[in-house]
Amino acid sequence: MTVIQWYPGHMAKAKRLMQEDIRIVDMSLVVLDARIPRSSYNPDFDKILHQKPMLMVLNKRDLADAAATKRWLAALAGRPDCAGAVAINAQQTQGVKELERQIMQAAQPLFAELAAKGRRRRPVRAMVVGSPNTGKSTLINALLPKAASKTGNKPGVTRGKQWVRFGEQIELLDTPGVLWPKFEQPEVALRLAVTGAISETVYDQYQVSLQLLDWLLAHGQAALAERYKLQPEALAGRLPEQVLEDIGRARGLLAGGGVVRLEEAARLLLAEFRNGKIGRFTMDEI
Ligand SMILES: Nc1nc2c(ncn2[C@@H]2O[C@H](COP(=O)(O)OP(=O)(O)OP(=O)(O)O)[C@@H](O)[C@H]2O)c(=O)[nH]1
Ligand SMILES: [Mg+2]
Repeated sequence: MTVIQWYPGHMAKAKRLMQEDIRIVDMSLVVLDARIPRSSYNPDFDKILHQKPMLMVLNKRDLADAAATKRWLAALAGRPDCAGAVAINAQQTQGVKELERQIMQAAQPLFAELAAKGRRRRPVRAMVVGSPNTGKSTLINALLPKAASKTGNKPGVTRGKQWVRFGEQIELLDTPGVLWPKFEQPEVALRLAVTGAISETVYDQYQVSLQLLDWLLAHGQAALAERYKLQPEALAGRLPEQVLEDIGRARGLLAGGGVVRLEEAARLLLAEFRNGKIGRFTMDEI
C-alpha cells in the first residue's frame, strides 16, 4: 500500500502564519469534519493554539452519524483544553447561533479584563483553523452572508489570510487548511482522503476506493447494498475488488466485452461517499 502524504509548501507557510496570528487573536475556532473528528484534528494545533481558548466546531454534521456526533460533542466538551464544542452544518447555516453563543461565552474573560482596565469593549477576534475542505470559509460566510470568503469543493481553496468582521461583536480570521508532514496511522490518511481533505492528485483513487469499501463492508453494508442495488446477502464475505466491480456494473460503467471500468467506478464511489449519497457515516470512534 502506498503511503499518502500531502504537505505542500503553502501549508508550511500557513502554519508559520498561524503561529504569528495566534498572538493577535483571542481564541481559535478549530473546524473539524464531523465524520472524522479525530483524524481531521491537526496534532500541530496542540502546540500552536493551546495558549488561547480553543472552540471545537464539528462541521458537516449533515454527513455524519447523528448519534456519534452527540458522543463526540460530549467527549470534546469535557476536555480541559476545550472552551466549547458545537456541531454545525455551515452550508445550511444550522447550529451557527449556538456557535455564536459559545464564542461570546468564551470571550467573557476578555470582556471582563477590558472592563476592569476601564477600556472600551472591542470585538472578539477568533482565528478559524482546520484541515483543508472542512468548511472554514463556508462557516465564515454562514456567520456573515455578505462576507463571501471564497469556498470550493476541493481542498486548498483559501490561500492568503482574510479577516472578516461581522456585527459589533466578532471578527474572524479565515486561514488556509493545513495538514501535517506525516500521518501517524494509515487510516488517518485514508479518512482524510475519502472525506476530501487531501488533493485527489496525490493518491491512487482505485486503491483508496478499495480501502473505503473494506471499511463500508464492515460498517455500512446495508447502505452500500441499497445505494447500488446489490443483494445484501451477496455482499457478505465479498472482497472489496469484487464489490467495486459490482458497483461499476450496476452503474453501467462498462468497456468493450463487458469489462467494468474500475477507475471510473472508484471515482464514482469516492464522490458519492464524500457527498453523503451512500449514507451518514462517522468513521472515527471516540
Ligand atoms: N454537506 C456539507 N457541505 C459543506 C458544509 N460546509 C461546507 N461544505 C462544503 O465543503 C466544501 C469546502 O468548503 P470550504 O468552506 O471551501 O472549506 P475550507 O475549509 O475553507 O477549505 P480550504 O480553504 O481549502 O481549507 C464546499 O463544497 C462547501 O460547500 C456542511 O456543513 N455540509
Ligand atoms: Mg477556505
